[in-house]
Amino acid sequence: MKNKIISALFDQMADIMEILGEDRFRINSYRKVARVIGDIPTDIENLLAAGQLTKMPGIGKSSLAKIEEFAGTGAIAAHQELLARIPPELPELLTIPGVGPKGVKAVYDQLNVTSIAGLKAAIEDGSVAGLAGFGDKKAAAIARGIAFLEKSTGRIRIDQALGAAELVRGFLLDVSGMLRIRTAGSLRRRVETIGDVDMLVANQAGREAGERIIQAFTDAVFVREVLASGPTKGSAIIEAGGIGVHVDVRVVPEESFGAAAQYFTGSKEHNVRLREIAVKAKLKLNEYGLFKADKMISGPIEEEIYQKLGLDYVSPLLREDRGEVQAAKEHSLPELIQLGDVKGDFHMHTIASDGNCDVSELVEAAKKLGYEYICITDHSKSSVIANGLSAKQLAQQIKQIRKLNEKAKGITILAGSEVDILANGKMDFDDELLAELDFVIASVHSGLAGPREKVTTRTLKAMDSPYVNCIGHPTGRLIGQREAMDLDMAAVIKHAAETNTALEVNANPWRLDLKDTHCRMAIEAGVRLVIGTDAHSTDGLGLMGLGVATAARGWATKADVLNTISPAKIRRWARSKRPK
Ligand code: DGT
Ligand code: CA
Ligand code: CA
Ligand code: ZN
Repeated sequence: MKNKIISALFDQMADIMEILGEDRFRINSYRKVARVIGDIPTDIENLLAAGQLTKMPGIGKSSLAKIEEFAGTGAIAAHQELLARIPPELPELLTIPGVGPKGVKAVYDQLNVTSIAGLKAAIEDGSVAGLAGFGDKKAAAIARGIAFLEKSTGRIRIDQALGAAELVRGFLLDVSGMLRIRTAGSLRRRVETIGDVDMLVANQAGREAGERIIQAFTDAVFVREVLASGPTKGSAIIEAGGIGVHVDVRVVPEESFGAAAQYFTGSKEHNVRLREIAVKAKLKLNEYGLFKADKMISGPIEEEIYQKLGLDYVSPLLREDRGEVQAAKEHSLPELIQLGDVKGDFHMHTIASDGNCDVSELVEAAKKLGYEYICITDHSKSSVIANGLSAKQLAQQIKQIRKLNEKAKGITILAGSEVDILANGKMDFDDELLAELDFVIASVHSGLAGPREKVTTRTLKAMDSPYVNCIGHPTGRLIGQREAMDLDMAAVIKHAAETNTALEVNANPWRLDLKDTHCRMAIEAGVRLVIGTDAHSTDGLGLMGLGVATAARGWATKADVLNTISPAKIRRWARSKRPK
């Protein structure tokens, strides 16, 4: 699908026009096209072919012509012309977190800044702070944004990696000679960010078939740049979802598929532990198999490798050398939570705040997922940007949910809220209203850059409310875009245990917050986890698996996660914190 790429091009055209100070009306219309295209779930080229694109809101004749042009030539001339009118490095300024087209326009027009290096210099000599509407605070925020960008490692989010893997998988499945294919590396382990995507292909025949598969991969239309290509391995940068993604494809003989899966899933540190055990047992372990002298004693099946080493099977989610090999030896690995254990979703937004569908649409989608309940959690009044609900609107929504719930068959709709934690740690709604809700998530949405003491105290105070059942996305990080709050996580977890407050594992791939290691700390302290997708659309509900994987990477079992119990038990659990 070219939707994301075309959407990004329209956005960039709007950005450049904004920097050049062009007509506001045209800029807004380009933004609208970008948004509309970005939200279309079906392939834009199919809509184009079916003549249905003009029926979409905001897509007029000239946008249509540009989209057709891109579909035909892979470029848009108007976009190229706009790029030619600004210094080549100027668009990079827009990748700095917290810097938008308005900011770029200001530093470009008034300070003649044309690159990130130039902007850094202008911050250091004080000229950015001196600009009208900037000041020291904003200049410091931009400096932090640049530092963040410079630290970022080129790792991609897990949803981006999954998209790329799916693209390659679908393609390779069609290449003949292929028996099995699987992802390995950090993606199979569901690490929160991915350096490169590793794919393994099993083939029966020898060298020739392997070469044919690698050749087909490196010749594929989605390949942007081939980094290496040999008889059993191909590395390439592929175009996936509007970004370049590094993908390694390896072809291994069928009889070694299990050993290769084990080896290339890693982590490196986990593999080191395994090889130590092999050496002690006078065995040799590598990507081809487990060997005793020269005889292969295991190879095709991954589980068998662990078994022959005297270990219980270790889920890829645990292979980080965090004690899992010892536990496998002692038969004390946790029975990890699985997606199938999840009975419902705690965190979602409707059109009443900043979501794009209503309660009944979410109910229908949740039924398809086989859920027993969902909890509706729109934003509260202080979240102005997210169109938070007033107290009156929430009271109305609760009534509406109660009514829908009476009619709903086979599913319970819980009335909840994602209530802002105010700067002083108080809740954005009063207790009387909160008492009407089945479940309350409290989240920090502003002042995230504050000092450790302040952000920690604020979060601890929120947990003191008898109506707060869960802290939403506790650190507030956005992967690749915004640092986590400087929370004292040990203190937060301790207080969560003391107050019987759950901590959220937000399943959105931008967040994954709590992260795996924090999940483990929470579980060890006896804190319950709540997995929420934070869906803003019915599609968003599908992110649950990423939250489950993150909790499991923190060694979570069914008993550690509230999503695995019935809605009646959830209500009881939530009430147990309230005044009798
Ligand atoms: P990434 O790509 O940075 O997100 O992380 P990984 O874990 O996917 O790392 P990658 O792609 O370099 O390698 C995939 C797996 O292959 C890795 O987890 C373990 C295995 N592997 C790669 N190179 C070595 C090595 O030099 N020694 C050992 N023991 N294993 C390796
Ligand atoms: Ca990798
Ligand atoms: Ca790799
Ligand atoms: Zn939130």
